[in-house]
Amino acid sequence: MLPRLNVCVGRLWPVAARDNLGDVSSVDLEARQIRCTIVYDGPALGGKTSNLQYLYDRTPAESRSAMVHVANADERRLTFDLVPRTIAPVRGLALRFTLVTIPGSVYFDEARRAMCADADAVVFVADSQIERLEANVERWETLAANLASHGIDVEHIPGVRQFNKRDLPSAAPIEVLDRALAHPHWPHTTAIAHRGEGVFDSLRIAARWVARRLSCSIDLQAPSTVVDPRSGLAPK
Ligand SMILES: Nc1nc2c(ncn2[C@@H]2O[C@H](COP(=O)(O)OP(=O)(O)OP(=O)(O)O)[C@@H](O)[C@H]2O)c(=O)[nH]1
Ligand SMILES: [Mg+2]
Repeated sequence: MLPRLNVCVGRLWPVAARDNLGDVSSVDLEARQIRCTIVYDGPALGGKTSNLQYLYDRTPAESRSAMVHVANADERRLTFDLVPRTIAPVRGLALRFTLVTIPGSVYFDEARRAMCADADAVVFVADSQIERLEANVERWETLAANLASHGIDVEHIPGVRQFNKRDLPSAAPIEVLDRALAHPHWPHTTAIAHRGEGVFDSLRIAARWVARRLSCSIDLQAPSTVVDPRSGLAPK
């Protein structure tokens, strides 16, 4: 059986506070895959589950795992793995993305913080309704703090800000959301997630960004190599 190497691919942002890079993205030589994690975060009822459900429903069974619902006293996690056809292999290894989300309720704050430990990229699903602006900002700030608690700098991890619920009459103008949820690098997408609009676009941006960083940096001969963390901004 081929060894499974743990490497720090996808962890190319500053890692000063991290001491256990081996637990993150990994290369599975037997499966010829690199495993990465994309976390879907955002305010309660913003549309995270709708994103995952749509992606799951529209992905051929041979390109994804079964959906797993974890429901216990401490967390309620929804997750499945996906090997997107639109993402080119990196050094002959297919990219396998674990997509994961947890309900936005404050009740799951600790589980949400823990979930960030595995993040190679984030899709932040914002609720465009103007009355949810404060909830968006609060969760946005919590996301940065949660990532930081694992030594991940929100300014450097790949991510996408998805402005969801664009169909609703009270949707705030894009500029308002862009300003309230400002980020130096993360692009924004617009979405109507329960209909699937913008859902694959958001995933594609995050996944391509991770792939680009991997292809710049991964070196199977020297698995612990880390390159300049500031390289590789959002793909155009
Ligand atoms: N009108 C509209 N409704 C949406 C949209 N996206 C999701 N919804 C609805 O919003 C509600 C909440 O969506 P979910 O996907 O469950 O939201 P969530 O972020 O997973 O919620 P929590 O897990 O509780 O935090 C559901 O009734 C969805 O059908 C959208 O773009 N437009
Ligand atoms: Mg949900």
